[in-house]
Amino acid sequence: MTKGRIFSGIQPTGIIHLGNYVGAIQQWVKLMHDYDCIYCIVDYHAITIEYDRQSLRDNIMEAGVTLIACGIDPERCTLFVQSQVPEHTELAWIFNCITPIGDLERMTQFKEKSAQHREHINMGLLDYPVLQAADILIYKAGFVPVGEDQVQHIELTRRTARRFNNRFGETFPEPQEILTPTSRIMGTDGKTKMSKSLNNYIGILEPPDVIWEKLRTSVTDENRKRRNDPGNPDICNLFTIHKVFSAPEDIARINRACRSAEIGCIECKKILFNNLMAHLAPIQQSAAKLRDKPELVIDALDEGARRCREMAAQVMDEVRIKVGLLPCTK
Ligand code: AQP
Repeated sequence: MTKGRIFSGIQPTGIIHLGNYVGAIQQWVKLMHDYDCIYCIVDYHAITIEYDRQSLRDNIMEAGVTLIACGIDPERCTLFVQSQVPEHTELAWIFNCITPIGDLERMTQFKEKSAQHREHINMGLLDYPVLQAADILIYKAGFVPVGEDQVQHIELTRRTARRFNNRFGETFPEPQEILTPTSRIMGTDGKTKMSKSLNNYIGILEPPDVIWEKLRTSVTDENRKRRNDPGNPDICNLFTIHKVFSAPEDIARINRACRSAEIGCIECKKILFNNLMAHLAPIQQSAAKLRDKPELVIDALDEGARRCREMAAQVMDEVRIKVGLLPCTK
């Protein structure tokens, strides 16, 4: 008996980073044991910004490799690629017809992304949360593990479910977000959310020397100008990461020693690097093995898509009838 159905997704827009890992994937792995989990590589979302076709294909495969290497077990959950289940976009169209444009224009992610990609503000970017609502509701999922940045979109998903149910009769649940204890990791600049599309990320499969270089140059507490100035871990992004990857004794010691200037940032970063790599090394090894056997990943994704198509087709039939369309003749 599971505690309910979960849906969550990740965009294949680049290298999966510590923010994705801490804010989402670690939680996905834990939840897999208690819930009926559906995890998706959301490639249709990834094409809402400018992209290169070959890189997209590589990123989709690499997302599959990374997720499985992180512990997403296709035998215990369903892992698939969004574009391989056409019902997602079909349901999104129905939702488009009940979603006020104003709701979408207000979304923080739309405002941020349209500022970032001024030359490429397309309908897909505006419509992103509607497709996300369809991703979740096509499986009638009750829970969505996400980082803090996605909470506004889950609220819109609930509103969409409510609007649909009020107009066409009870059909969809109103899903709840499940936030990770550390639901926001800042980038190496210490100022903006760690993002694949910004040059501020630490990729979990990057070579150790690259990870070290990124950590070494990461912004910490900016008020700490000299080695002997006391620091404030409460405003240091790296301390947030320590809290995830370091042992309680290390965390307590760093907290104390940083405030009293007993320890400098470089020493603190070295401890973090060692603890982080102890955690990431086995994941990096599994990923290397999977890259040598891509057929394992492809088979898992194919099987996931097959299962999802079955579930999604049933819900789409129900939706078609409820909104006044003809059912699909088989
Ligand atoms: N910095 C972060 N801290 C905590 N959680 C994060 N997530 C992303 N960045 C952080 C969570 O990771 C999951 C998958 O994210 P996504 O790839 O679907 O989209 P995103 O949030 O837009 O991630 P990026 O890296 O910022 O991608 P780009 O740059 O392509 O837009 C989500 O649950 C998200 O909350």
